[in-house]
Amino acid sequence: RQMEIDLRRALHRGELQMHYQPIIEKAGCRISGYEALIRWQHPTRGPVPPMEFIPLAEETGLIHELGTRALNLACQEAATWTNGETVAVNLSPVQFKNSELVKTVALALEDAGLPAHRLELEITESVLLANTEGNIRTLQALKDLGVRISLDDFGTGYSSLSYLRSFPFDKIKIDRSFVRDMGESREAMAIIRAITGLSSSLLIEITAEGVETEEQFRQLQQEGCSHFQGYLFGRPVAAEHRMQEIGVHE
Ligand code: G
Ligand code: G
Ligand code: MN
Ligand code: NA
Repeated sequence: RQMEIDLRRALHRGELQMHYQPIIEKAGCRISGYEALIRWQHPTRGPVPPMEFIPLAEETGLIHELGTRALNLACQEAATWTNGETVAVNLSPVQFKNSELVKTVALALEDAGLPAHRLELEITESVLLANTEGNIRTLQALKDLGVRISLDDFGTGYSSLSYLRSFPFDKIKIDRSFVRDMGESREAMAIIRAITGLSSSLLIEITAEGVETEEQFRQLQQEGCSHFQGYLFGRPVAAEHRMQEIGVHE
């Protein structure tokens, strides 16, 4: 397929870029880190959304090369940040099929000279659905490197509280659909409350995603979220625009 040929070429011609979206820490409202989000600038079609090419990369196996590239770019970029900010990188469940994943992560950290604790890996519960035992061993091996593991998009899909028993996650990211609906939906608010309630007893940090308004920010703070991400604080931007973007918010 043409799209697959294009993606293959994109990998080799450097058409893939990482953008960075700030994550705000409650205490002092400082930027504690950034989520790295991949972007593809197609030479003729313009920007292609990840929702279109990530599934294609997963089907074709290109995700291994793409994922490694994303990881290396993000670690190298984060190594230039001077306030110890963390970088969060999304991992596809398909990447767990590669027995070299732990080695790839270790090498990315080493090549970039980035301390392991400054890397967060975001996974979704689908990683815990397939090959559960093997993937939990891999997650543990990643954690043993010193990286932090986040459970992304929490509350959607097949999410079950039992996943929180199967692995000691460092962070839960509340899916942005709950934040979007919390103003109008008692159910959304109740789910947010249940998640933040768990966090204090399980000692897991909570990031609220998709925070767009001051009102959402205020309420989520009240509910005990520790970290916040969303357009209110900054959109994902190219590395070279990162400082300007911060300047705009402050
Ligand atoms: O940035 P945006 O909202 O368009 O991202 C859409 C989706 O693509 C999100 O679910 C995000 O997790 C995923 N995504 C973005 N960058 C990467 C990446 O580098 N690797 C993987 N596997 N997924 C990514
Ligand atoms: O699935 P994941 O959480 O990895 O992807 C994050 C996605 O959320 C990215 O595509 C990013 O562009 C998007 N995003 C980040 N902040 C906001 C926000 O405040 N509002 C909306 N609608 N999307 C957001
Ligand atoms: Mn994510
Ligand atoms: Na998410």
